[in-house]
Amino acid sequence: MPRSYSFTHTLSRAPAPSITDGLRADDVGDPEFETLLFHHAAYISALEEAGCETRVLPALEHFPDSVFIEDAALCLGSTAIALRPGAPSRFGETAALRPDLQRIFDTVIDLPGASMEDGALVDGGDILVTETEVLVGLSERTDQAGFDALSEIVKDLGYQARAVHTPKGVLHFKSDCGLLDDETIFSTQALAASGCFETYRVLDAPVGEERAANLIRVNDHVLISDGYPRTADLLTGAGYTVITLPNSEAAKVDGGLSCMSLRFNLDTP
Ligand code: CIR
Repeated sequence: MPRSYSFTHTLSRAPAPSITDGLRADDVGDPEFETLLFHHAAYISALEEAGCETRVLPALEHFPDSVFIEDAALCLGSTAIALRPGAPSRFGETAALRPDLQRIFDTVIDLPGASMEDGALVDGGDILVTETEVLVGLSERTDQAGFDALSEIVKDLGYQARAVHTPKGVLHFKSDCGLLDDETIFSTQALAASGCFETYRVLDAPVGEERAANLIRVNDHVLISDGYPRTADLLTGAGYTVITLPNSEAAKVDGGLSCMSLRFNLDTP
């Protein structure tokens, strides 16, 4: 099974009631906490159905966006890289997560300068790991210094990093794309038009269903948000085994499916 979507374990964090203070580009109302809890539980069950052993860390009330755990770390095999999320209100999430990473992973590497006031910035939501490379979208949250630092780290782990651009007005690179298999990316047409996926086969998100692009491949399953019937049909027709999940509440604070877990394979180095 390819290393880019073969996972034995996941790590998530329970949502906190303070999610109502979560960052968002447009205010469409606060997430409804009880409903978010229900959606989060369904998400964890789907990861289990896809064959992962799941772990959910306690909520962190001081960090409203900490349920979006993907932004604080990158996991490659049994190594975790502690990142530095680009939003000031989220800087402390890495330090809160680090002891848990240390308990789980053989090796934890810090992004150099992560503890410095003006250190390099990388949000995990800007990183797409494919079978051949680590794509890093430069964005409002991920800067060139962050890319340079991460690139050195992943090179030592046997991965090649490539800097790409996150379209303007899009929060994260992976808001607009997701890996489907070793050669296929599901992408919005706007992102694919930037040319960043020229060496891949691209399946276009149907027009009007761009927000479905943040999907995740986990072992033999593809997890997608509900409310995107043409995407579900397209993927099922292309032979993927799709699990559809409710995500309306996280979406109110710009959260997609990828951001609510770290996915990793502890059976690989
Ligand atoms: C934020 O703006 O940081 C959160 N409200 C949403 C983060 C979503 N993370 C992700 O897509 N990786």
